[in-house]
Amino acid sequence: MSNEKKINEKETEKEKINEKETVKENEKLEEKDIKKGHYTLDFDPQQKHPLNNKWTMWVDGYSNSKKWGEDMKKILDFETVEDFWGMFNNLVSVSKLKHGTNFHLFKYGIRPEWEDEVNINGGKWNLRINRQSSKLENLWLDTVLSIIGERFEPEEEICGAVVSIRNSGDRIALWSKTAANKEVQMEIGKTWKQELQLKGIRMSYLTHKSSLSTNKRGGLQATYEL
Ligand code: MGP
Repeated sequence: MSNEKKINEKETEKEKINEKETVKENEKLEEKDIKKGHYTLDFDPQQKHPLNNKWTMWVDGYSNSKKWGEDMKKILDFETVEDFWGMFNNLVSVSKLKHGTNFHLFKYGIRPEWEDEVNINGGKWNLRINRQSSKLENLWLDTVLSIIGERFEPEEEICGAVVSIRNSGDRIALWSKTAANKEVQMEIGKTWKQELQLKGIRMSYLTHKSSLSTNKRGGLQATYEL
């Protein structure tokens, strides 16, 4: 073997040893990090993850106000995953809200009322829930995650969602924009049912115009059913 070849082989061996040592060094560092309680090596806690839309959480019905909407209050605007969880984890759990209270989660700029210009031609899918707190909490969280996570097609159809605590039976409603488009509303309703893993439960869709014309929810004819 020529001297040059021998030198090259030695160099390659040295490089391999160096690589192995670097790997060992890194493993030691990671072990040290884990011992120190650092489990997320490439994680920047300052960096927030933006949602595609900005959202607002509202509450009403908590006071004894007789006029609808009078006690409607903004809780928070948020537009990142971190700010959403920061808010959600600190909100009173829906199962502990008093009778008559509603939480409304709507896209920023849309007021949670039939008359808002984005809602006016829309309607809502309504889900009635038997009083069983864990179920209500999970269904509300799944609904919220499905809207901020944009699980619906087309996403622009979604305006917001409302959870209503009532002695007569709690409800969650999913508000959408174009009530006249049956195909789109049926797809949204089906997706919602899938997201909540609901089987064998009937839901009805009601237009806001019909609610407005009678100023009532109960007793109205459903526009669509699923
Ligand atoms: P609700 O709370 O949606 O129905 O609306 P519920 O739970 O059957 O009734 P409750 O009495 O048990 O609270 C109750 C009433 O609030 C309706 O009948 C309307 O008079 C009024 N209301 C509700 N919403 C969502 C609106 C709205 O968007 N605009 C206006 N103008 N009134 C509303």
